[in-house]
Amino acid sequence: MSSISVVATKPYDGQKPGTSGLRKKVKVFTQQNYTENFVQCILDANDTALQGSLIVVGGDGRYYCKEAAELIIRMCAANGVAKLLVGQNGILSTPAVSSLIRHNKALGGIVLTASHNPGGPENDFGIKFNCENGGPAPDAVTNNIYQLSTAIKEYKIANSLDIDISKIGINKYDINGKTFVVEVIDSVGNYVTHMKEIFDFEKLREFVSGKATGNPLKMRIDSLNGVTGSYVREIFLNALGAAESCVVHTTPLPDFGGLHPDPNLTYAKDLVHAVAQGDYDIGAAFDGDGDRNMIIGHRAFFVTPSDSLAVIANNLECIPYFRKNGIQGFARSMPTASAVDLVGKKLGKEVFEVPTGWKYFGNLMDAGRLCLCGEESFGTGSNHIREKDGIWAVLAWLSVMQNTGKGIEDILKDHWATYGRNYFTRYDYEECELDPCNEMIATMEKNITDPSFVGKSFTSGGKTYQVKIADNFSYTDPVDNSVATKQGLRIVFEDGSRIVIRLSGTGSSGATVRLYIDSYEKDNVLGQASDMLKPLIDIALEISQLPKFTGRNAPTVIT
Ligand code: VG1
Ligand code: CO
Repeated sequence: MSSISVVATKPYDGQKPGTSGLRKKVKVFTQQNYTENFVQCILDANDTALQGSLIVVGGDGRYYCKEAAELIIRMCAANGVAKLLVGQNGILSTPAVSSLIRHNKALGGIVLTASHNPGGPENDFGIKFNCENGGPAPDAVTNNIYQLSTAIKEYKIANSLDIDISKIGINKYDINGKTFVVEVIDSVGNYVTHMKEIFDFEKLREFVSGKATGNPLKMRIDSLNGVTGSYVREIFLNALGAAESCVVHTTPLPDFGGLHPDPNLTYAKDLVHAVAQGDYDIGAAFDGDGDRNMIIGHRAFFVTPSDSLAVIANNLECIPYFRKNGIQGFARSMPTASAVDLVGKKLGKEVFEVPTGWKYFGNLMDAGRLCLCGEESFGTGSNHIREKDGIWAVLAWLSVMQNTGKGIEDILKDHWATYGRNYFTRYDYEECELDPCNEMIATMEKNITDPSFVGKSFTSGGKTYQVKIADNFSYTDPVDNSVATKQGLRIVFEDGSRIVIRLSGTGSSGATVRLYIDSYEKDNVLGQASDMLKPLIDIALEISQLPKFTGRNAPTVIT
């Protein structure tokens, strides 16, 4: 029998979950009682529902993941949880956690990841709570967790519990006369089964392995040493018959082998470089926890996430899941270019624009109004779970390629010929000083929300844009009427072009400024995004005075 200790503690400042959970340096999480405090607040936020509940626990395998998983097991035991499903060695991708919560009707899941942020003792760790629908906790829940963290006095823990999460199996403990179960599960099995229910694996296997044609698909999948490595091997090598040479960096490492596990043109440059040589038809990469994806075509033809969403929306019929369950509405985050809106319009579907962060899609999915959504930050997913899903997105793209018989570039060009093109770029200015950035946003908000701003014209590079709408985006959830304010400054021009600027909510220190630019062209669809958007970028830098406030003349990352 294990006993429960009640340990006195004091609040830490700043345990406020951001866009997707609490993310801090490992050194912050490993301070005395820091992780304990936050976990206790997550458990307390569930109130009486916690007693006798089932919770899923797992993370992306980054540094401190296993220790945190073991700590959570001890604390759940002491707080009245009846059963935990824990990934072997504490490893589960974020989409896999979401899938497990839903399939097992769990109360929720605790996800251990800082997602696309670098890992290792000097870098980031994170903890996120997902609710019973499998999605990231909505604002009301995270605000409650934060409030609890400001007043916490004690936490409960069963210190003497003998835990080994390296072996798959069921472990039972007696906690004050009650049974507490820890089931250690294979990290990949359930997720792979789920993907096989969604996609036509037989067709995909023929296509990928080249069994019928003798022509295997030339594919390069890069897991960037993140959690997807084990999932990729099982799905692409074992289930779809791809050759070993089609996958790289598939060993999940605590520090991602020094790679920055963010699948974009800057941090996945190895992949981009390899595919640019012309030997592959598709390249893909994922982030640390497996919810993001980047897709590139032959010679590294780049698919913007906004376009990726629109193309998948336009081809849903080739995926058995959608043939079976039907096609409901589509959605995108506000900064995401509106390519999917045009597909929604043509198909007669509802299209929603929500704030940044996957948590805003959940209610719409639960209400049966949304089946496909995405974010410009390399997030794509459907209502099969309540998280974005990187591997799902690649399987969706393979299905589109298989079904159309076309390469990625041709698929995009056909799409633009039908719908026109939304040129899009995002500039990230990482690790800026926080105070001047806050001041920049405050100043800009004041300027653009002055009534005289609407109607103003700005000229650059021979193009003139007239302001139609300027605000700090706010969103009312159509399902529960909850309101999210101050979600990003937005200037919409008469021709539909937009400038959006906001501060990141996933960094662990300082500030990251994100500047998003998009512009629609009906006919001129084959230009270079950087050329097409240059005038608007200059206007954005002028209005925001970004170089003055941040001291930066160039972004850290351009997407
Ligand atoms: C970023 C992205 C956002 C995404 C979030 C979590 O947030 O912009 O679209 O949902 O990361 O993704 P922010 O606040 O830094 O802009 V993940 O894969 O890091 O959980
Ligand atoms: Co992620």
